[in-house]
Amino acid sequence: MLLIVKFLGVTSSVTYSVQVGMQEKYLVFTGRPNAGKSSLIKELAGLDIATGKHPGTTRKVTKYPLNDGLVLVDLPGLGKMSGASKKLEEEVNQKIIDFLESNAQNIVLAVAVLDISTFLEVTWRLEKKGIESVDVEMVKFLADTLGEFPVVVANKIDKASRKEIEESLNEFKNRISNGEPAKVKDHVFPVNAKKGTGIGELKSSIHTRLVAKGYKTPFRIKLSPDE
Ligand SMILES: Nc1nc2c(ncn2[C@@H]2O[C@H](COP(=O)(O)OP(=O)(O)OP(=O)(O)O)[C@@H](O)[C@H]2O)c(=O)[nH]1
Ligand SMILES: [Mg+2]
Repeated sequence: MLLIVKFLGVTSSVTYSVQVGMQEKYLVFTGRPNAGKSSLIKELAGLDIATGKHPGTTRKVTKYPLNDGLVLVDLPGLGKMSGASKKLEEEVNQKIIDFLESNAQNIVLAVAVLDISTFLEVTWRLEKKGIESVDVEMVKFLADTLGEFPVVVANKIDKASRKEIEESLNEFKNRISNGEPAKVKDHVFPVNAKKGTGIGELKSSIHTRLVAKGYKTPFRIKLSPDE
C-alpha cells in the first residue's frame, strides 16, 4: 500500500484510503470441534497450520489472507472442547455465532465440515435427549443467515465402512434438506482430509463458486496468519 501511495503521487491519498478501508471478504470453515476443519484447510490451501487429536485445537477465529481481498477463516469448533472450562467453551461458541452473524454480508462462501463417520451415533445419542444434531443445525443456520446453502464437507470417510458412510450420508442429506436430498446433492462432498481423497472435486466446486462471485485463484496464499 505504501508503494501505491509513493507511485501515484497526488491522487495517492484517495487510493490509499480506499485500500485501507477495503472491506475484507470471507471464505469461512465451520464445524464441530475435531471435525477436521484445520486439516481440510491445510490440504486445500497448502497451509502449515495446527491440527490436533483433541477437540478444541483451534480456539480463535484465525484468518489467512488469500487473493483479491479474500480472507480464509478457520473457526474454532462449535461445541465441547477438551481441557476447556464451561465458561471458555461458551465464550468461544458465542464468538463463532457472533462472527457469522455480524459478517454475514461479507461472507462470500461458507464451508461446513462434519465428521460423517460418527454422525449417526452422535445424532441418535443427542436425539434421545431431544437435541437436534449440531452438524445439521449448523448447515441450516448458515443457509438462513447467509441466504445461500453452504458447501458441506462430509469428512473422515476412511473411519467407517463404505456401507456405514453411505447410510450416514443419506440420513444427513435427508435432514439438512428437510426430506428432499436431491436438492442438496451438489452441495455435499465426502472426503478424507488426511489423505486428500475427494479433495479435487471439493476444490473445484469451491473454486467455481468463488469465480462466479468475481474471485480468482483462491488457494494461492500470500501471507502468514493475520489476526
Ligand atoms: N482418519 C482421519 N482423520 C482425520 C481426517 N481429517 C482430520 N483427521 C484427524 O482428526 C483430528 C482433528 O483434526 P483437526 O483438523 O485439528 O480438526 P478441527 O476441526 O480443526 O478441530 P478443532 O480445531 O479442535 O475445532 C486430527 O487428529 C486429524 O489428523 C480424516 O479425513 N480421516
Ligand atoms: Mg482446528
